[in-house]
Amino acid sequence: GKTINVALVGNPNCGKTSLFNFASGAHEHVGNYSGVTVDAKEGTFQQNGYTFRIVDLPGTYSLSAYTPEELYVRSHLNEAQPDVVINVVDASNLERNLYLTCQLIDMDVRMVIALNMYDDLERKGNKFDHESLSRMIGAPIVPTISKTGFGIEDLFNRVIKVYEEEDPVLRHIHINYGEVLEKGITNVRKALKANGNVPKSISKRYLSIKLLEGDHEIEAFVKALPGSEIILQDRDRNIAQIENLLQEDCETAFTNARYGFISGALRETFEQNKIKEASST
Ligand code: GDP
Ligand code: MG
Ligand code: K
Repeated sequence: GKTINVALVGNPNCGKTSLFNFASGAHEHVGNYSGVTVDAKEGTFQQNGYTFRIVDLPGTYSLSAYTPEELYVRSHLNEAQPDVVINVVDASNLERNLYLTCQLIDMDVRMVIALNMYDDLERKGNKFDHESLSRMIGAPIVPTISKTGFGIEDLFNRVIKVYEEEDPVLRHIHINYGEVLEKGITNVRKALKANGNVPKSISKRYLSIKLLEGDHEIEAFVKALPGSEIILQDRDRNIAQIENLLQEDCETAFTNARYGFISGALRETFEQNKIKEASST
């Protein structure tokens, strides 16, 4: 059978390790391997004739290059290039958890979202049209309860579908950052394309976004390419233009646009049970 490499990515405490233990715990070996500053666990198991090799990555709120965990997760995604990412999302804290989802969309990874802590959502009586959100972001969303194992078999069946590119909701999308930022992205992307030295495996849109956000690691990567001066000059010019037009810091503009996308999407799909919330406090 085929082996599918899967990485678990999500905020701290969203239930990644519980999911990992439930999936891999029943079978075979679990090995620890250490990075310089953080640990990740790897395990394997079988389902429907497929072998899954899963890595439980450290929890992160973002994929900027600010913490060792963020850098570790990012370099794992870029270097190990898992076949499918399972983005574990805490259903009781969608707004914050979906920020990371937006950044995974920027990276253009193939993913399935585990809508974990689903028991919490149901207990609170909140209504969430996750299928509708799933269509918006072009990735399957599967309700799970990591603690009990509910939904985990379905989750890995969707991983198979995504891996085989047979999943009906699977679609390449990108976050629309609005006219001003999109213009900047397009300009930097053109400069990257004209340079000709950017590896094909890396999304130029992703690099453009990260360059505009002032990401030091991505900047160092681009700097190492022959003829990169023109790209970086172009980037600087575009940042100045964006900051002049929006009257805010360029990195902040991207952050705000992501939260804007999330709140728009949740406005259409999520309804909080106000009665229950009020009576339980
Ligand atoms: P990680 O930091 O993402 O690895 O999260 P953990 O797997 O360590 O889980 C954090 C806490 O949430 C633990 O106390 C788990 O027992 C609990 N937990 C995990 N999944 C669920 C779930 O689906 N529902 C509920 N109610 N609790 C969960
Ligand atoms: Mg953990
Ligand atoms: K996609």
